[in-house]
Amino acid sequence: MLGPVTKTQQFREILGSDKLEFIMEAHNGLSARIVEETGFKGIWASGLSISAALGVRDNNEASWTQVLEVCEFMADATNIPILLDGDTGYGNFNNMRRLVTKLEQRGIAAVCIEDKLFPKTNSFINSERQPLADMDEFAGKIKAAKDGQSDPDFAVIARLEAFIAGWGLDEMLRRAEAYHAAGADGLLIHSKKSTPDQILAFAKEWAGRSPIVIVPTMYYSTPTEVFEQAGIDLVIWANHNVRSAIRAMQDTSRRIFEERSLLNVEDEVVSVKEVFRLQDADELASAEGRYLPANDDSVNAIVMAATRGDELRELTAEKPKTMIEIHGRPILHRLVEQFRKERIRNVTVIRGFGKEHVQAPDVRFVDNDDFASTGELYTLNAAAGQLTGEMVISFGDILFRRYILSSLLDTADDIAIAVDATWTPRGGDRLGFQDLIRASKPHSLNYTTESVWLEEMSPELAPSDTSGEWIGLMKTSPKGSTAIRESLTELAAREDFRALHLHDLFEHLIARGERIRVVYITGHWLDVDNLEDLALAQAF
Ligand code: SPV
Ligand code: MG
Repeated sequence: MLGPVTKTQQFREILGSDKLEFIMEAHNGLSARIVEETGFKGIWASGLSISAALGVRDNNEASWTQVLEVCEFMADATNIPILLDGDTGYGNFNNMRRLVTKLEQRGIAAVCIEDKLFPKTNSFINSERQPLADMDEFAGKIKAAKDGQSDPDFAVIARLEAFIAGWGLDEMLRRAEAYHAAGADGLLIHSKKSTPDQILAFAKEWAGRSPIVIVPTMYYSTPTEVFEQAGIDLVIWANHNVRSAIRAMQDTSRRIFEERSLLNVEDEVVSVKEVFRLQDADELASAEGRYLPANDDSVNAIVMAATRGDELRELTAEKPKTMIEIHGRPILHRLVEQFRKERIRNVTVIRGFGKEHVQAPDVRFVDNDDFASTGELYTLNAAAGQLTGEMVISFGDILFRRYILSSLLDTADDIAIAVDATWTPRGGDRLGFQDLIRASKPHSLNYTTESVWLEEMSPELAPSDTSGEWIGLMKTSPKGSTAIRESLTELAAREDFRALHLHDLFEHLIARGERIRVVYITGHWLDVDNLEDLALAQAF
């Protein structure tokens, strides 16, 4: 059977579930998204937290349309239902039904209103002096809300404040009866006591006649099993995100103020990248790749994916290693996706072995059908026609962290290559597959603005001469692309061209006087040459 689809249906399911359910406070789009990805099935849009986050009091100082705006951001940011703390409904029955209409339009699943007077005060401030709403007037407000909703699944929760205002169980039950009869879909029973006895007494008398919702802010030490045994339906953890945010912001602000530096705070706060993730920045980057026209200043990419990857044995019996799946997605798809995030639009993939198995969305293919008897330069030359403008050239079997590509693209040099300074020699006959480099300066942890240049690239460099290993990723400016095209043309005239590798191209470029910038990295990449690499890639 299909699960609930609309948010209102999802909220109904929470309310009607036969086990105790929980929803968590949020006060803006960001906190709402965090609540959802934590695993909660629903969100409490708390009046206290929203007003606190807006820097005002929980006394209807924020207007109802301002609250509505916040709710809209929360609903847009999430796929789970939101129960709005609608205070008193911001006026009489007429304001209430208009509120319901507006909430439905903004994708809010339910509203809770309390039987106090507008403008309200938070239940935990001088509560005994707070007047209650007239019971019949409040019942009329509930009825107006129910009559006003257009989605039959929209829920209205009636919140009873009689315990808070110092009344007893009898008054609570009298009101509960009236609100239930008026059509309330559930009752929020509020208590400011540090023990749950008022709630438990009410639940016992009410005996499951309609769902009971509670907010255990003050009786927080009560074991959750007690609520379960009492037949409570829904617990609202009402304000703990805003309270934890306040503590974190106070600590961070104080520390930066006192230390006049970010150094010690950096590891205590989430990365900027985590902020981008919560904002779903990647989705925009890939949408830009799909929808923005490719213009002349966009970056092109060539992926060299002609080889089989013999050492991967039966895994590459038919398809080449670029199509090997890492966590369900081929390496090539991961590469293309990383390119898109850097606004690289035109991607050319050079196929060879198993070319009919090489697929990726929105890329152009060129082929080296002589892949079995030719080397890397011959493969690259197959895409010579695409070697123009600003370019990224990549092996088809590498995985790397995003910053590596973006730091290459950030260089202003005509040719730049990513070099791993933490290279280790590969044993035995696999040594020949490493593009080792000697640079003008070894990698240093000390900050320097001095550029490092490539002096030599060869699989045969002695370890004492080696500054690192080229990872198979480079970028070129339009001028650098032209230099590579010209080098390729010159090299293609050589008799041994079919056997040449990329290090021969670099040698040729250096001999022509091109300067090749080395961008050092320390790990955070791998190539998938054999089964051992594949195991590492799965953990990457
Ligand atoms: C809120 O979260 O704004 C509430 C619950 O209304 S309480 O603050 O506990 O009254
Ligand atoms: Mg409130």
